[in-house]
Amino acid sequence: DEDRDALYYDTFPDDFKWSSATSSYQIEGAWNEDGKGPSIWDTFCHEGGHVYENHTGDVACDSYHKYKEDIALMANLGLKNYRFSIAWSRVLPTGKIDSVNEDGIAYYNNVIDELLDNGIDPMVTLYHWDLPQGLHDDYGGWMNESIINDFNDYAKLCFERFGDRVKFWITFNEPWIVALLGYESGVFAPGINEPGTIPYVVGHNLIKSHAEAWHTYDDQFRSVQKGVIGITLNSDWSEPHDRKNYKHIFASERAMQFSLGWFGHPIYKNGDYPEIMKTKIAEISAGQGLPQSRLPEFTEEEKVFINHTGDFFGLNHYSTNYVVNPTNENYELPGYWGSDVNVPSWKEESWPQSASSWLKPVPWGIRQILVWIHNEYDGIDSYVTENGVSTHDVYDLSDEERMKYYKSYINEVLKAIKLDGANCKGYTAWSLLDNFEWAAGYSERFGMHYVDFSDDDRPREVKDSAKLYADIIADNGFIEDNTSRSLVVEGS
Ligand code: PNW
Repeated sequence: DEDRDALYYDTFPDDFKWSSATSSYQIEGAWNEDGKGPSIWDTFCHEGGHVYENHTGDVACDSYHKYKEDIALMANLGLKNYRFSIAWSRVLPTGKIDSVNEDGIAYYNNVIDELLDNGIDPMVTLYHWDLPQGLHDDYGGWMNESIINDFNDYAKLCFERFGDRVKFWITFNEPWIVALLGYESGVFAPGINEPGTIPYVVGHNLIKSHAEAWHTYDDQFRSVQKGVIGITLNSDWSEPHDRKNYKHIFASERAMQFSLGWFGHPIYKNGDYPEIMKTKIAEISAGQGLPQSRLPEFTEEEKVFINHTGDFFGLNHYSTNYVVNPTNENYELPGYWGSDVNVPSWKEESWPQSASSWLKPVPWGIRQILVWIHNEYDGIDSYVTENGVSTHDVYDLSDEERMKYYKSYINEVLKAIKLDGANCKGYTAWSLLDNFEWAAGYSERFGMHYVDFSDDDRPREVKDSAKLYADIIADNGFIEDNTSRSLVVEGS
């Protein structure tokens, strides 16, 4: 649809937060240096057989040693913010509060101070998937509710040590991925393949851990430190294949509630799971001959405790699917994907393909999902905490696909704000650097800077997409007569 895709010229609100993101395991390396304990991703990679060509994050981008260089790249982009994560087992090697590693604390203090010296405000994620191995070994990590207390101790330590300078906290990155890829399909660490109940138990413990940490901040730190704390959820947009068919609208709503709603509904809406998840999983569980629903329940007290424990909504978004209604429920394979979501979905052949199988650019989808969040969660402040695209593992600094992706997606964010009234307050490009792309190892590159992983020194080089992003930031949006600069991308 040509009209829908037309570039819209306007600028973002003055205080719009331009950011870029990375995560600890994907960039730091130094996996066992200066007292760091092992995480489930160290174990998963070292075990072999899980990651493309058995790549590991042992060295990754070596940002543990090269953070000053990275921050210089950010300054060149004109970033106002930088989103990174803390490796729990670098500050608490066993995961437990009695194991504080001062060298690990010093590393993050250095990063934070260097950022502030460059006029860049940190956005800190407490958990981006690298659980201390000790907690998995002791009691099964996220599968056990003992984790709630340990996560709260860790969060409190971070507020105490870093909260004088960090004013933007994200408890979890993508609990949906943690629960499903870690515990249902097992393609991510800890590699558990138990569809049915366990992923929902993991989700339950993630939500309770989030709420506990939010209350700790709210009760003990907010009045002095004056920051905000929320969570980052991920989802594709589910577009009804035919918007005039009410069944397709239901299908879209079911898909959105099973993805964003699973975590968003308890935290931002009413303390409990979406009705559609509760009724469908109960009905399907009964059909599977189970005595009770595979989805756990919150007590009334827990619902009150969880409700409204997010100061903002963090969104990671990459792609879109068309959806239609299911013809009937399916009881064959108990599990989120096996039986519960049950919304047929696909990506169009004609949409371009990135280097990641699951990622096809559909720029108008980000506008739809931002509006959905705005309407569903009562106009809450939202931040795009990740958005970006992968290219193949080739040396290429003129990354036109990525330029096109950023330009068109950022323009759709602008439309969501200016034309639809969505309260979106910031945009974060994934990623600052090419890095360790989880099970895909180094075979997929998401960076605005090229990293040579075959060189011990891990040299960085600027790609054209970085120049484009710097221009958009400098203009605070899209200015019509800037025709001579990188904003002009062929064919967009
Ligand atoms: C996010 N999927 O993960 C993560 O937050 C980043 O660490 C990661 O590098 C980035 O997106 C790119 O993959 C996802 O399969 C991983 O749909 C997989 C999916 C989505 C997001």
